[in-house]
Amino acid sequence: MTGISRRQWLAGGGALATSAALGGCDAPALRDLANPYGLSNALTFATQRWLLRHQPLVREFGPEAISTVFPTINTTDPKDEAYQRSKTAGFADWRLPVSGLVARPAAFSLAELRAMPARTQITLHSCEQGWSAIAGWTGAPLSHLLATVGLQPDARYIVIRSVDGWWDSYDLFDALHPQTILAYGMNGADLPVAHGAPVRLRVERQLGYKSLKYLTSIEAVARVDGIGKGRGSMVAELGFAWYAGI
Ligand SMILES: Nc1nc2c(c(=O)[nH]1)N[C@H]1C(S)=C(S)[C@@H](COP(=O)(O)O)O[C@H]1N2
Ligand SMILES: [Mo]
Repeated sequence: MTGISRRQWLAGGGALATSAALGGCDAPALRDLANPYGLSNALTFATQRWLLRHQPLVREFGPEAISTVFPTINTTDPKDEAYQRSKTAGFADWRLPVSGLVARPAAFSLAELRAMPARTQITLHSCEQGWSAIAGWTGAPLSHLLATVGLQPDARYIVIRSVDGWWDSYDLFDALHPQTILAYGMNGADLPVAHGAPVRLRVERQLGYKSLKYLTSIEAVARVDGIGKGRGSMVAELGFAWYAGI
């Protein structure tokens, strides 16, 4: 694990989880208690945080567990013209802007992400559509990137967008989690286009849909209820839970 010990993580994560569960009245999962959808979302969110309070890291496997077939799903080659041009150029012009409530907004190239401390993790991906598979992912911890730009004290959520219009938001418990990485490698090779090249997110304790592919921007915000329909993510606007958890 880079930079932070398990004990430090437990202490910090526990505090964050408690504040998210008890104090986060502006979290989409914890608002809207008046309607049944809002109540069930709040309960799954709170239940997941409670169940995981002693188990902050997901299991990591050995190389022998890697699945021979890892499905590709939904977007597998974004139609976006700029993306296609960038793909042809080997993503040399790709940049990941990081903005919002940060001290030093910046845009990172693939080479700059690769130069950051890297983490490799072999994990089980579970898709809400009923399949799971194991792969090894290599990338820069999102926590490192956020430390580089300097989160401001009022930043509470990280909003991440993708080239195909998918977007999601993450509380700091997930954003700063040691297994949350900006992955540019899969099973020892460059991340394939079908799996989200040049860079995808891996948020290992959440269902597959929170591991966004084809990242285009990262933004630190104080609240997410003003974004889109205020549900916290694109899939939440389609009826899934903002935080389903696994
Ligand atoms: N931008 C973007 N991210 C995405 C998706 C997508 O279609 N577009 N699909 C999600 C879903 S539901 C899953 S299960 C995984 C699938 O990743 P894979 O194609 O590498 O298996 O990516 C997630 N992230
Ligand atoms: Mo999924």
